[in-house]
Amino acid sequence: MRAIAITVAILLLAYLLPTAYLNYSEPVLKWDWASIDLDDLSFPEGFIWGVASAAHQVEGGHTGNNWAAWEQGSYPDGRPHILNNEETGAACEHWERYPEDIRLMQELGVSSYRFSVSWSKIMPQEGVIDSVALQHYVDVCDSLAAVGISPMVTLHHFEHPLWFEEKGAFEKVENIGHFVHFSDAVFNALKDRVTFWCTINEPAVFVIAAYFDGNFPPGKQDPQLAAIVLKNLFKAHVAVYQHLKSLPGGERAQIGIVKNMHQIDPVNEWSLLDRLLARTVNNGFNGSFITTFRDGHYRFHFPTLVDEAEAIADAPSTLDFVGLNYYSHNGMAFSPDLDEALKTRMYPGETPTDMTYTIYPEGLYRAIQEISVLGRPIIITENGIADAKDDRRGDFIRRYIYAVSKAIEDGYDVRGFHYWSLTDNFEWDLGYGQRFGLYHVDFATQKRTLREGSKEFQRIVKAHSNWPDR
Ligand code: IFM
Repeated sequence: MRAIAITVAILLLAYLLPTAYLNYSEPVLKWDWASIDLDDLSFPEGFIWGVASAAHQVEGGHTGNNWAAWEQGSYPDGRPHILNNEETGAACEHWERYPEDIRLMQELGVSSYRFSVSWSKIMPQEGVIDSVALQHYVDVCDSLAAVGISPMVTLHHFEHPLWFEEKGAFEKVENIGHFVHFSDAVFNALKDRVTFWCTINEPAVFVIAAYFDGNFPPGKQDPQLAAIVLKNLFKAHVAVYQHLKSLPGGERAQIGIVKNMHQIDPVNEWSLLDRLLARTVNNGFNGSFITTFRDGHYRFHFPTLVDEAEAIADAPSTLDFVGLNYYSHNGMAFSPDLDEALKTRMYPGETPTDMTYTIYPEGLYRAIQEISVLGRPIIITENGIADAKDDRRGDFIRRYIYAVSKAIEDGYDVRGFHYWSLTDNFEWDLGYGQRFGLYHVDFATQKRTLREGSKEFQRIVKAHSNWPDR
């Protein structure tokens, strides 16, 4: 009897001691918001305030890309893939209405506009440049410059031409040259107007959605292929960086990649198995990025599912800055059933957004800490909330911006913040239902209206814009 009691006690201690240690050393960060003064903000001189968008989500008129085909059912499974069978169609008509949208940016007081250029419009066929499409982006940059707003250009934001998709896109390392060729054309057209360049937006989000969950085109569910595509996207970033830097004007360009640091946390902090699972998934989603760009070593590993590793030795020398997108975290709970275990869960006890995650400003502070190990200036390239009722946006903005200010105060090198997004737009597989815009868009009339909650952003930007020459 005594022996059993001792064994049980030892087993309990063996479980509780490491758990208690981890809870102490790696707690899921939570702040006491009641004791925080949200107006206690300070930003350095020249801090960049901006808004962000992406071509396929706002421009309208996309016909020849992976997404148009995915929406219209032209992939081999022959069915449309967007919630409620929506299609982007005219989107926000940003292609034609960009002058009006630039006026909205002026109304907000921002100094930077991050947008992506549409590869499928600029290169509708392999090797063919549409000079009218390219000129469109020159005109956008000139219109921005005329009112003192700097463009920040993303070269790949989930969208590419169908001809590239049909060649296997980034599944094949030999296709990277096509992306370099496209980037070369855009750089030569815009280099005198654009300082900040983002090569690829959220590689891990794209890969998980397109090759693991199957919600983005090409809708495959192949973890090993997902890990290969992620590796090729990192290699594509390196190739584009090195090529653009070698061109006239390359030395002036600031080139980075954009990482969405979405943390995975244990649903139950007292469960070692939840912690282990969360850590393993985190290592794949976030850790693979960090080790590639810090150590030059890519590894994506998940027991029984995937193991892909390769040196990408040049990666650490190819970041002038790092773009950080941050929205939230999710929880994970261990289950012997792998499908069940890999379900992402809303983190318990927090206010939900309209997406499948909660409001978690502390996570932005953590993400800044996590990405700062790369030793590069950080620019927040996206942060925002889907909130159709607009009953959480104002508070969201104040808390997340407080987290940025606190990180800067604590010594982290954050140079800018871009709100996602200027207007409501097409949220990929979820269609038009998710309302991220500072401006509400009535898609029947294209009327834009500033939301009440967005006025917090406008107020903060106006109070904390301290450009020496503006
Ligand atoms: O809309 C997306 C964007 O395209 C990439 N980052 C996250 C946003 C909101 O989900």
